[in-house]
Amino acid sequence: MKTRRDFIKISALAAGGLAVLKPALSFSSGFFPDEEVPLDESEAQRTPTICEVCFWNCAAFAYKDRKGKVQKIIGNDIDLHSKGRLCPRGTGGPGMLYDKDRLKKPLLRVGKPGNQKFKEVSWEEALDFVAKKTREVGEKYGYESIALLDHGTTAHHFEHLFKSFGSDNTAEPAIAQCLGAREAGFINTYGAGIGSPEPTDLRNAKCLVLIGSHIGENMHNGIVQDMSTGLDRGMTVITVDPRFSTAASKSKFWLPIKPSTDIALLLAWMHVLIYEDLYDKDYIEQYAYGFDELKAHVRPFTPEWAYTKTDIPPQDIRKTAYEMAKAAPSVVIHPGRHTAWYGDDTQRTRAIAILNALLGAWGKKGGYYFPEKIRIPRFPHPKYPEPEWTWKDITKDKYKGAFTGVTNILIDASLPDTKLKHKIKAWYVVATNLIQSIPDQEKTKKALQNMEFVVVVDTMPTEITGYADVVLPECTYLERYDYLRTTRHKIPQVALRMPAVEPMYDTKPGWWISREIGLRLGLDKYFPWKDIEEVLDWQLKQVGSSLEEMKKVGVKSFEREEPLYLEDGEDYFFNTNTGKIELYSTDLDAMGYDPMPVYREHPQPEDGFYRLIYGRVPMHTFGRTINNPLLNELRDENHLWVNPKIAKLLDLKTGQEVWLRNQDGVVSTFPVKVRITERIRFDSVYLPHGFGQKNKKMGRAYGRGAADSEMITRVEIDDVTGGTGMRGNFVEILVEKPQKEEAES
Ligand SMILES: Nc1nc2c(c(=O)[nH]1)N[C@H]1C(S)=C(S)[C@@H](COP(=O)(O)OP(=O)(O)OC[C@H]3O[C@@H](n4cnc5c(=O)[nH]c(N)nc54)[C@H](O)[C@@H]3O)O[C@H]1N2
Ligand SMILES: Nc1nc2c(c(=O)[nH]1)N[C@H]1C(S)=C(S)[C@@H](COP(=O)(O)OP(=O)(O)OC[C@H]3O[C@@H](n4cnc5c(=O)[nH]c(N)nc54)[C@H](O)[C@@H]3O)O[C@H]1N2
Ligand code: SF4
Ligand SMILES: [Mo]
Repeated sequence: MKTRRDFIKISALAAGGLAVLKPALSFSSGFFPDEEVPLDESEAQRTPTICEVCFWNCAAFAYKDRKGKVQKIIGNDIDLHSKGRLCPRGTGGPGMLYDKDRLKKPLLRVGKPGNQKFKEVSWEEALDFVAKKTREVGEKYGYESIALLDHGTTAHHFEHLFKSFGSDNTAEPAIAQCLGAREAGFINTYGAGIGSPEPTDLRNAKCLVLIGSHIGENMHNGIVQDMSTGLDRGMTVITVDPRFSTAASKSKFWLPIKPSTDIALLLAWMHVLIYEDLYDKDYIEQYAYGFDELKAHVRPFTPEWAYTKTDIPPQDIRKTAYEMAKAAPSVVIHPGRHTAWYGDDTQRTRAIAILNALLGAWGKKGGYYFPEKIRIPRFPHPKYPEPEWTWKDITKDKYKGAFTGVTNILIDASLPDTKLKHKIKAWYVVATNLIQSIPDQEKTKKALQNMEFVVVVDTMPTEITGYADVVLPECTYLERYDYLRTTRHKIPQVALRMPAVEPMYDTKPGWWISREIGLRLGLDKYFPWKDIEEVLDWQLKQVGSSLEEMKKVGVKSFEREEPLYLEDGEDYFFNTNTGKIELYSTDLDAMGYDPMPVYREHPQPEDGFYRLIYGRVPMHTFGRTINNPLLNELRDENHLWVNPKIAKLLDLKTGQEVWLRNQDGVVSTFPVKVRITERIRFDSVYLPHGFGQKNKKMGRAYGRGAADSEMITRVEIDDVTGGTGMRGNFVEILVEKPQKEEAES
């Protein structure tokens, strides 16, 4: 078991360090009435689980006390996602299980669509209703007209159901609103995406460059730990962020960039590396395509030019480029995770990918390693039917680089006045709170109201559940099995989630819910098993393990097949048109996009307005944990970061409540407290995401802090993938809540 000291080490990277740690370990507010019951740490009382408090999915063991209550969750020592240690949020997992505000029974809306009045019904009634509506819409408009908007582990069960009834119209905000652009950026450079966990070799890196990535507040566990180790080993960190993030506080260089100008900085770094002969010539000669074009392209982009765009002094641009070159190839220019920023996001991440290539970091120790995963066969079932149309038919004409369904485009296809050639008529919303995660809430609501029916599968009464015709309450991750987690990492691993306790209330696991709907639709042949244990055991036996073994060990490692890194001079084929790393992208060129990244100006805030930037707090995952009694105890509201110059101008005091009004006149429903700090540029304000929840049934979260999502009404669409850039919104700070008429004008 891990010691307290180990835990301090990772938590120290989180803002507040010890302040975060203490309650995270003790949670001593009497939340557990049975706290005096001793914990049974024997193997008999522990069950393997996979944390679902965020999407990093750390493998762990849940421990129960002698009364059978889950008291503690401890990371599985051999797991590569957690390395035996959970983050504060994961430690607070039991709070998700024992939150009394949970959804407890299936709910059916009574009365008109959108009136938010529900009655409790039996599972029979709820599932019959869902199956009947699915069949009605399917027969009338085609099953392709039913969209699945999803996230998290449960999504996989419903994706199978959807493919079984002939719809491939599935999309996640975790792609179009998150990592889609960076995947496209890297695919168009290396012929391979980044994936999750990111294969960045931070333990061995000598230099790490973070462009907006706020690791430490972004608590993706393995990365935080690897960064800690890298720092202990003397790794230099360069942080580019308009805000002095926790990562910036660990950095040798903090470059407080003018928001939206990152591509200018990236081009200037390329300029220095190329024109001062600091790039990896052998690597580029052997592996890259289009170097001469790139050299000509970046010629004008000197640090002096970039200074006029970014506010970063030329000498700092040069010094940081020299740091990277000195460390190369053991250097990581981090690809980022949430990359939907300004609408030129694929181009920005392409620029990051190219910079890594100039430094020879891809495939090198201390740079990017080659991850491997084990292929586990699917439980045999007949071939899925071929849909008549898919998301591609309404996406690829315009966003040619989209590689999966795009949430906002499926939403566009759901609007009454859509111009798209195919229409969506019904939604399944599984484990995603679309009201908070998709920009332009009014549009999402309009689409919701236009649907023939909406089913929501969730654990909590979040905002989206209020728009459902039927709400199906899933049990939490601690009460269920799911499909196996197969990890792409330095070593391939498989991990098991199994129930630590029986489902509480009248809740059911996602695999069961999706199967019951499938059976009611006559899709028995796609569910040729009795329960998920049979599926898991069969799958595990294909790779030489079994459910019985996995119940004991939780995580199993397998041998790698290929080397982790490239040897110097080794032949290597990249999966691009040219077989090389494409500094000049032949695919982007063929699709009519810029083949090399181009800097474009973005709108800047007018007088009296500040750019709204957002991010994470270490102790919460979006809105999904704000009501968690254990994590709410650590942080129950967000604060608006304001630069002292602006505070003086507006006569604001720390702790004062203010409202926000954006460029389109939208006023925040709830006030937020001001935090005056030098740690943010004067032209921006910072508001952590996930707060300002509007469903009153979430007792602890309701009305605490303000929601960035409400203020994000202007969207800059990434022209390659169609994802929504959300950082082009500007807000005024109001010391009083304006009257409604004024707010609506
Ligand atoms: N304004 C704004 N928008 C954003 C972001 C932002 O920072 N600001 N971030 C973007 C990013 S990076 C991402 S990845 C997306 C994420 O957006 P979402 O995918 O919507 O993620 P969450 O907000 O965590 O919502 C998850 C929902 O799943 C429910 N849930 C939790 N556990 C379970 C479970 O076990 N089963 C079921 N069935 N439901 C469960 C929660 O109650 C919640 O309603 O949002 C994007 N949108
Ligand atoms: N605790 C916690 N950790 C999480 C999550 C969570 O909910 N809670 N969510 C996870 C998920 S799904 C994701 S996608 C990641 C997201 O985390 P990351 O990918 O690390 O970060 P982003 O959300 O892209 O960016 C946030 C940072 O960008 C800075 N920023 C804003 N505008 C600009 C700009 O124009 N240029 C530059 N250079 N910087 C700018 C902000 O000040 C902030 O520090 O976090 C993950 N980790
Ligand atoms: S990073 Fe934290 S919240 Fe996310 S899966 Fe791991 S322990 Fe859970
Ligand atoms: Mo994300």
